Amino acid sequence: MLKDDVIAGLSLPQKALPPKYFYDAVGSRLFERICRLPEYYLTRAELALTRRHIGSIARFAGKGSELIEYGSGESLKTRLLIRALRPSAYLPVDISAAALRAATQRLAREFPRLRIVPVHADFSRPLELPASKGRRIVYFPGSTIGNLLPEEAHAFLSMTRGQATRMLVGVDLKKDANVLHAAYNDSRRVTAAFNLNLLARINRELGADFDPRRFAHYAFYNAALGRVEMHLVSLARQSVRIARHRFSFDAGESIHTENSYKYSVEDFRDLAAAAGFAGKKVWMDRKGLFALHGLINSGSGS
Ligand code: AVI
Repeated sequence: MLKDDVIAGLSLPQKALPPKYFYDAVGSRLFERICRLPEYYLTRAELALTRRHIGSIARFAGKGSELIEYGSGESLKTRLLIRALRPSAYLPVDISAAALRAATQRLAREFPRLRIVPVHADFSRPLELPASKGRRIVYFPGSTIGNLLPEEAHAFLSMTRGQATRMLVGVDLKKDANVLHAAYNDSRRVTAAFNLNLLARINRELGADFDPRRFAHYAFYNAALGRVEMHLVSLARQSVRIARHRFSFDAGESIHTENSYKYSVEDFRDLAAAAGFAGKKVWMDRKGLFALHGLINSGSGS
C-alpha cells in the first residue's frame, strides 16, 4: 500500500520510494511522453528490433500459444506480436486497473476474435494466474526488469518459470554513459516532471505537504553497479508531514526513487540461468542499443 511503503521508505537511512508508484494517471501520461523523447532511445530501439525480427520472434514464441504480458500491453510492439503470433489467449497483467481497462478495450476493438483475460495484480509479489488451456509464453518488454534489483529480478524470473516454458524479455544494454545520461536527463525536463510527480502524488493521495519546488531531479549512471539511479534531492533543510509522521531532510539529502539496470547479453543470461532459464535467442536493433532475450525454462525439455 502507498502509505505504508512511503512511511517505510522515508524512514530508511537512505530515503527511498518504490518506482511502481510513478504510474498514477499523471505519471503514466508523463511516461508516454518520455517514450517519445528524442533522447529516450529505449522505446524506439525495442520497436525497431521487434519489427525487424518479428518472424523469428513469433516462431520462437510458438504460434497459437497463450501470451502473458507483464504490463498492460497498449504498445505498438504488443500489437505487432499479437498479429504475428495469433495467440489463443492474451493475458495482460498490470498493477493499474485503469491502464488495464484502457488497453483491454482498445485491443478488443482491434482484435475482436482474441480472447483477452486481464489480470489486475502487482507482479512485484507472487501471483496466481487463471488456469492455462495450452502452451504459454511470458512477454516482459520495455526493460521493466531493469527497474528491479537483481535479487528481485531473480525472484520474478523464478516465479514466471511456473507460468510458462518460454519467455521474451526486453532488456536495455550497457552503453556509453553519455547516452544514458541524456536519456534520463532530457532537455524538455519530462523525466524531471515524472520523478517529481511522485511527491505530488503523495500530496494528492496522502494529504502530505511536500513542496516539489524544493526538490530537484537527479539522475546519473552508477557504472560500478551498472544502473542509472534517479533521486529527488532536497534543495534546502526542510521537514515534510505525511499523516501523523514528520520527515526531516538536510540540504542535499536525496530520496532514491528508481534504479534502471543495464545488462550486457552475458550479464542477463547469467541472471536468467540462475533462475532456471537458458538464453536461447537474442535479437537486437541495428545500433545495438537494446536486446530482446528468448529464454527457455531449463527444466521444460522444450
Ligand atoms: C519503465 N522503465 C523501464 C523506465 C526506465 O527507463 O527505467 C522508467 C523510466 N524512468 C525514467 N525514465 C523512464
